[in-house]
Amino acid sequence: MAAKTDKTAGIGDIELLQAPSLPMTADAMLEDFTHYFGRMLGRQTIRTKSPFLYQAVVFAARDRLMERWAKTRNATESADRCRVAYLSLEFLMGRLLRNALLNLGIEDETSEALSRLGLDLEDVYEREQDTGLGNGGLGRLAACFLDSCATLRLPVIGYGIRYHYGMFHQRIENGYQVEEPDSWLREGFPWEIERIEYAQTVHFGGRSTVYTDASGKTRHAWVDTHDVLAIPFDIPIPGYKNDIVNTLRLWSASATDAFDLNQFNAGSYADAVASQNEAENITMVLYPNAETENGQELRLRQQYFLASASLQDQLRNRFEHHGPGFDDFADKHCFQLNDTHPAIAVAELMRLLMDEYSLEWDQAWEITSKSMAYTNHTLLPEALEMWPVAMFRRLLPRILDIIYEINARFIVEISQRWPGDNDRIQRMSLIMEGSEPMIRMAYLAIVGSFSVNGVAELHSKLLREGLFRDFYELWPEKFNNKTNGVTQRRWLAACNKGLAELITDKIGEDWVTELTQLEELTAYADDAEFRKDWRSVKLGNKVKLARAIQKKTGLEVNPGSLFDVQVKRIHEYKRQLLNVLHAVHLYDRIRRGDEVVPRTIIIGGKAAPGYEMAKSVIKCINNVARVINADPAMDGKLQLIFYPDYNVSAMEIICPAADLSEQISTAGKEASGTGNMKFMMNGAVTIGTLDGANVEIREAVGDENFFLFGLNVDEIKELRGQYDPRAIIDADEDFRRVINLLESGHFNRFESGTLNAVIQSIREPSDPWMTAADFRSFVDAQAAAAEAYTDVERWTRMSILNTASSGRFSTDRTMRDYNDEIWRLEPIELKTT
Ligand code: 26Q
Repeated sequence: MAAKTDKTAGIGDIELLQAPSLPMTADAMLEDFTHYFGRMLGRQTIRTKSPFLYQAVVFAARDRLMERWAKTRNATESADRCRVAYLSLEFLMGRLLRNALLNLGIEDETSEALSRLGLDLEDVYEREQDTGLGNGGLGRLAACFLDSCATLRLPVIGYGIRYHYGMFHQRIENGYQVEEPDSWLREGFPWEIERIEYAQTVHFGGRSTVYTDASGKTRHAWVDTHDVLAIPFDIPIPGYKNDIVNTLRLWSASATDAFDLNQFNAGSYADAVASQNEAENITMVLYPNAETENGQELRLRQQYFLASASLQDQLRNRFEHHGPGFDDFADKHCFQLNDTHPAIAVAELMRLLMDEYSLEWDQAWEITSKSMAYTNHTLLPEALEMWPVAMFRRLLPRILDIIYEINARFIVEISQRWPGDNDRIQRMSLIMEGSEPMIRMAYLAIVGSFSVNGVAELHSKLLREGLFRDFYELWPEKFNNKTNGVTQRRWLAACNKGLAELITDKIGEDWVTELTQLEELTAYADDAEFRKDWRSVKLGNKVKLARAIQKKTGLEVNPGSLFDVQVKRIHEYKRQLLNVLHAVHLYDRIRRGDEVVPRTIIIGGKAAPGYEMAKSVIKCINNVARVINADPAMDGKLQLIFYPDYNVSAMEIICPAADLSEQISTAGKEASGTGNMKFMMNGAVTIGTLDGANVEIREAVGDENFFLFGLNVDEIKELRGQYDPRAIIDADEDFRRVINLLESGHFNRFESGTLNAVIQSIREPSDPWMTAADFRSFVDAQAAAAEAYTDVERWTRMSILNTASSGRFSTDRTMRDYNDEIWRLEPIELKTT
């Protein structure tokens, strides 16, 4: 092979790109598996439970990704085309093996290879730990985006943090949540490639100074800093059967060699090693707070660390391949900010362009504000990120200078548009004044971006009318909606093999990359044979979930009962409590001798460790469950299960088995939801409020196939101020009985007081979540759902129509929308030689 003369390539590239591809056969997989297991990992005896089996399979699969990865990298980095960096503090990837084999198209071959050794590929999958580098919706969305971008051949690189400890594991002890560290790297992580050659230096501390450069210009410098090394670890992201392999690049913090060299020299060796630790702390642990809870200094360090390392990496990459010059930088680079968590990138790009590359303010601002795009994921005002100015001054003095300057210029713009409107200036200022001045990160993100999007129609509308109203008035053209989705490769093809096969038998396999094809199932919704097959798949999935529940909780559940499921982070606005109220109501009815449709209520989710009320909700669920499950009168009629340690892998078993999907947040609080889409895709019917993407789900499936209840956003708004939960309870006998049971201590005998706070919150006129307001309509909608469930044919039809209408909730559609309206990327063209 001729060595490439391209200056970026060195003497020549190795043959990986030219050599014939590795065979994708069972024989070849078996050979490579044997090689890795025996020669590389040095193991001899095959034991079903061994982690080395899993590792050897990964290495064999990874070899096949590696050549495609190199080709994709070549095609994207050398092409003088626009690319996107998706900046996110979270990527909730889950397990990677099944998805990689599916996308490579070698699941059957691998399974065949292992079966020749008497091994079951399913057991090997089970050996993999979840990569849990995220809290919930926002992190999992980022992971689904990567899968869709690779499948659509879009040049998108994910940048995140390689936390040593991901999302904590949840154990339930006497009904209480106990957190345990997730040491996911302990047995090694065979997917990643450390790329020490691309390490970057990130500054902290020190001070900001002004000097005059050789040409007489005033310049700024950040000096006396404590530097930390950012080391990238790359994870391959294969597209679906298209030979594309994109990259997720995760940064790990490490002490620089020069880290506090002074201390070494001063002889305080131990102190120097200790400060080394301080550097490495930055990427030690994921903050487990979905929504709210702000202000930890280490979290700010994480944010800046990610932003700085990733931007430097993109600048490096650009200059290596395309030489110096910034004229077309904003045409060739887009940074999508996953919420405000990486929003500090706005100021950091300004700093790099001015202080490191000597650009003037105006040119740097032009580039920055044309390359940044911001996605908002929340409507809760208390969840908007703010950082104390004082903390910035200590940690990032030069960045604070720049934010002040951005703000000063922005305020000039406001006063030109609205002369004398000082209220507006105060409202919109990036700095919230007060005894402890704070930086409003969302405002920094909006000012510094050319695009601001919400994640569902309703959410985007509420952003324009509420939270960001002033900014919408100023820059209406920046605002847009991108309704979330989920990847059907993981959330249908991989996790629900039975349904996937049934669907493919009827309509072919194109839905795997074009989910709107599922519409063709509508034609079979009245086909008796098809319905029967549909039911039998669902029953099989329920049996499988029942086994998982038995394994995790020791409880036996009845797969013939209605599986009523709510799994998501525990938060007051998501109203797991409303679900509990309904469970208690059913319990009460059964005790009174009413006939009910047999039901298994399954609730799962983690509470932020510092969120006391959410933890009490978990305790409440578990206490109610204990009483219900122990009551012989409930036998075969009602069960309540708390599913412990809910995570991505759990959802892969849960969503195929659900009959009823609970999406019951207070209207106007859930930005979108994505679990709702996974359930719908797998044939669950939704019971839900008009919140987030539920609105669009209901539109797509039709209101006769959706159990709607509760107040809408306008009604909630109207009720505030005159909300009187006590009156609501008093006026409703069922509700009164439920509250009486709860308040009588029936569910906390010998634990007096433990449920007080939770129960009282329902009676509180200032209850922001207005749980009592929706009790009656929820109970009625639940009764309607139970009634529909007893009509087996009708229910099956609803189930089929839900799957059939789920086409637009694919992240393939979401990514096309981002690309058409924000990024404007050309698909990657692999060289065919
Ligand atoms: C805040 C401060 C300190 C540390 C961590 C955090 C933090 C971490 C995670 C704040 C928020 C999050 C995650 C938010 C989230 O997952 N939001 C969800 O995003 C989904 C994807 O758009 C939506 O579907 C959900 O509606 C939204 O709640």
